[in-house]
Amino acid sequence: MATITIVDPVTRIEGHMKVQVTIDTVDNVQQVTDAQCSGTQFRGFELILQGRDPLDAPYLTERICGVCPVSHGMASTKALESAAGLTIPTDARILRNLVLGSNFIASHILHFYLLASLDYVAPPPSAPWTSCWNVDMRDPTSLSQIAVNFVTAVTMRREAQEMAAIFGGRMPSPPAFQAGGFTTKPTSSMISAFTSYLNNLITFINNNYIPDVQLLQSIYPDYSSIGKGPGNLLSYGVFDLDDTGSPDKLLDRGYIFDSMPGNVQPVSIDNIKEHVTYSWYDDSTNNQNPANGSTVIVDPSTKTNAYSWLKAPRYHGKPMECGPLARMWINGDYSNGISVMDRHMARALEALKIGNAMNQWLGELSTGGNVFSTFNTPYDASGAGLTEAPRGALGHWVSTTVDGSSPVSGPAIDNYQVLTPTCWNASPKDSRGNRGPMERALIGTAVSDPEQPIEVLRVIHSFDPCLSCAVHVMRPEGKPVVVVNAGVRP
Ligand code: NFE
Repeated sequence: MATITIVDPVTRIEGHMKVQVTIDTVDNVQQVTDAQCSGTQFRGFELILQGRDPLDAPYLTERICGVCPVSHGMASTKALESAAGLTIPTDARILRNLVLGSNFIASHILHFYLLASLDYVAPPPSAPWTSCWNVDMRDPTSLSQIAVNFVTAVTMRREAQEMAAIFGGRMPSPPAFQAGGFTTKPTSSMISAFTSYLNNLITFINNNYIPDVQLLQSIYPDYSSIGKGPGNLLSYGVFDLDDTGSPDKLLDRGYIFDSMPGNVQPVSIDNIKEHVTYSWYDDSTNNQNPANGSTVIVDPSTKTNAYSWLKAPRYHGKPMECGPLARMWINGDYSNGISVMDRHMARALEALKIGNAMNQWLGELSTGGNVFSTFNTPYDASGAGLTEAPRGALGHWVSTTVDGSSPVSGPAIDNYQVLTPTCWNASPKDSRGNRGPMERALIGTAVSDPEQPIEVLRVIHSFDPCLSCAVHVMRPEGKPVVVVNAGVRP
């Protein structure tokens, strides 16, 4: 007899996500045999942006999410600059990298301690930690070090955000990202304050974050072979290292099929197609490349086979995992494996790599240099802004109007599409019926107790999903549901 368990919403992620797993006994092991990941809210920023001044796009899209607004500012300005054929001054590139790097460090620390560690470390038996599931929590004495560092991590995460705000203007939604460059000119006192924050954070990553992940890995070694997923990895690359049209990057662009380290292939964005067979979008929009994409929603009650507001992006028709593990594999920095623990380890090591690179970039920054190139919004132009957010590959696609007939004086946004990392990772099935990466990672996961499926949450949390980025706007009549056992199927 198979049990269907629904967790809705999945907590300790950003935004709202529902997971439905079928749990059955196969070869004497009770395990997940089917999985559906659902984004339960509609985002709609693509529709909000139509007809607006393109220069508004970075400011509006930074509001897609408070956790990764810098990445949206980066993707949006890059999309506009690619439409205009513009490159930005060196200091603007470095300042953008420094603010984005700060956001990566803040996000990675936030994820490990506040969102993931409580799956493994038993909390104190008092409010607000009680009541909690009575599940497999190992070696509380050794792991108490993570609980102690949890408190410091809250401060470290805040300080990383304060560091971003030095050049970015504020966090979240830093206003300094503008098409054409950056609005802040650094002073020596800003550089010195930034350096001081950064050195503290690098010390925390070296002395606490990385050792804590290693400790977790040693106490939960089975999670180094749980939650693999499709084994296909994608990175658009991030942190431009020069000012050419095709810059070198700290973390390279590329993709890998079938877990083949060393076999990194170049990315052609024409090979990205978004499927909507199992999503609440009109079937006429199936299989579109985001450059020509559209956002045509349907009433969920009229498309009963669909189960998500996320589309299902595929590369060459395949589901792709993105995020720190994908970036570190593609860059040749990590190839230990693809699993729950490998995602945590790659994330921590990436935080250190980025922090060290930021120290070097601070030394390359001049005070009083040029940070802006004049940006003239082009008519009838299109562009793509590809970057990486902490959770993985992020792309914005923009096209502008042909003439000035729109209410905006000058070119307006004709079409805008956003494809977020969580849309790649938490996507539903595609038109061939192939599951998305998180769904694939869940299949075969052994579950001790279908009513307290901690193993399922550990797999999901390892991807660090953010459904706020992927979708927004909830139906007012929607009912909040906590954790239910959805019954027994014969
Ligand atoms: Ni809301 Fe985001 C990141 C983006 S995830 S956090 O990282 O883009 O889809």
